[in-house]
Amino acid sequence: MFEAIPNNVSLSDNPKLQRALLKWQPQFQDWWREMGPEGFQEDQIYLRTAVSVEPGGWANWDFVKLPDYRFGIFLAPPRKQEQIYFGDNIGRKLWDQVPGEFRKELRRLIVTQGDTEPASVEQQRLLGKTAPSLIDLRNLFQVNAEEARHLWAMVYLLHSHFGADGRDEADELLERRSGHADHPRILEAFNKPIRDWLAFFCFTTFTDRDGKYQLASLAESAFDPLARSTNFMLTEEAFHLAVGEKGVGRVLRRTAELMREGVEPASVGAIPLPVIQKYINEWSSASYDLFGGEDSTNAATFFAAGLKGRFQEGDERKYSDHVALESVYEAEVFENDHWSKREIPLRRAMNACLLDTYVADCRRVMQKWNKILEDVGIDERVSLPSSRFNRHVGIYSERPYDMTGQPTTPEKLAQMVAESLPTREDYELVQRSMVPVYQPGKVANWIAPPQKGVGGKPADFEYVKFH
Ligand code: BYC
Repeated sequence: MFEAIPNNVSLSDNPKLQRALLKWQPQFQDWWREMGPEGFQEDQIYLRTAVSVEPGGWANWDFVKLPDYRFGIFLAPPRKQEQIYFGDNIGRKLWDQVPGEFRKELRRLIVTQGDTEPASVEQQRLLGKTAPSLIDLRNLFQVNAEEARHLWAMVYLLHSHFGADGRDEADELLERRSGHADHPRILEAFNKPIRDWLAFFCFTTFTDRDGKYQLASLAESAFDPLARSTNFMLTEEAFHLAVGEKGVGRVLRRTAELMREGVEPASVGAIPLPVIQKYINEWSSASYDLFGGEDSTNAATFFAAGLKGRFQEGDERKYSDHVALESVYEAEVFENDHWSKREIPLRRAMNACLLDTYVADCRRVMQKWNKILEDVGIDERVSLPSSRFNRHVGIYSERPYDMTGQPTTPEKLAQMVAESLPTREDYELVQRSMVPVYQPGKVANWIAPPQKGVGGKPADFEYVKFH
């Protein structure tokens, strides 16, 4: 069996770990069959599979059936640093093993990260039935298979470093279910339904992007196996973000082209621009909460211990102070009828720092999307809601803020939420556009064709061979 799992963690030399994984594997296979992509189990999909960590040669591209996908376990090559480079333990050797005093925190971080991976697969499991093209269908399955591999990456850490309770946690990762009333996934955005492909593209733009920043901060960890696992996961994650960004871009292009021709998009089964904006509002604001509170003692503990760094903490050009005990983060909050600057000790503000980096990245994406609208020749633009809008976690959940980040009343916020997030009618309208298109090179009417193919193949390649 272990020859069948591509890995660079010497699995075959570790009988104890083998036994643990052997016990877990059938449960995983059951889960992948039941909660992974529905249908398409007998079809041949042109997929990328991670087979090593060599830059340039890490992935193998071939036709594979979903049940036969090979979920490998890989650690990225060692970092250039051999010592911890932030927090209270600067200068000590990076940890190969879990230090007893941080065991609970590390397990919690790994479990939370691991929980999102199967959750996203569950959220997306029905989308294959309405794929707008073959290339989109294979992209969906690529994302699903790689998120499932990321579950393996976290389960490997739980099994190899956390003993019996790690094994229990690994089991529970397969027991919770996205959106389940009694056993939901841990973080809220992973319990929201992804009803259609516009939601999928927004999710991969905004929620996978949270994944990128969380993984990047764990890739700085003093616990070296976690850092190296997440570092390699980022290699795959880049493609998922591109699927989202390009996907929404293609929807915007199609809608804008129709608007330029004076055609009402909904009249030909395409998606009106205001509805696209509402989806952007929904998934960006849901993803802001994933960063946790702006003022967080957990975040301070994670940073102090060296468990979780800032984005690119190890880059000397980015940060001169890796202790972060002297500085404060100033958050603008509206309280007692006026704006004031709340000073948060920097360590406690690490979630806010990561969210700021994320928001800047989302703004860059918006500029690219607006360039598409500009190039097509329409005047309308899409925008990113303020990271204070519609928050349920953190200092901006203490009182209502509107889409632009200005204070508002609970009544006005409720009205704005009703107007700026998709309604049932909006979901139904988008649902009506979701007709499957499975002929090579053809795309559904609500989305522009992709500009190029993937995996070295042209856009009209037969990416899925139906049985
Ligand atoms: N929902 O101190 P606080 C991805 C809890 S996505 C529910 O403010 P903290 C992917 C929190 O647990 C990336 N609960 O925040 C994307 C805490 O509970 P306790 C996933 C929440 O702890 C797409 C309390 O509230 N990875 O990879 O500093 C497809 C106070 O929390 C939420 C990670 O998240 C929430 N939104 O930060 C596939 C990295 N926010 O302790 C995959 C690992 C907070 O009072 N996780 N809470 O019981 C973490 O680093 C941190 O747990 C969080 C929260 C950033 C999530």
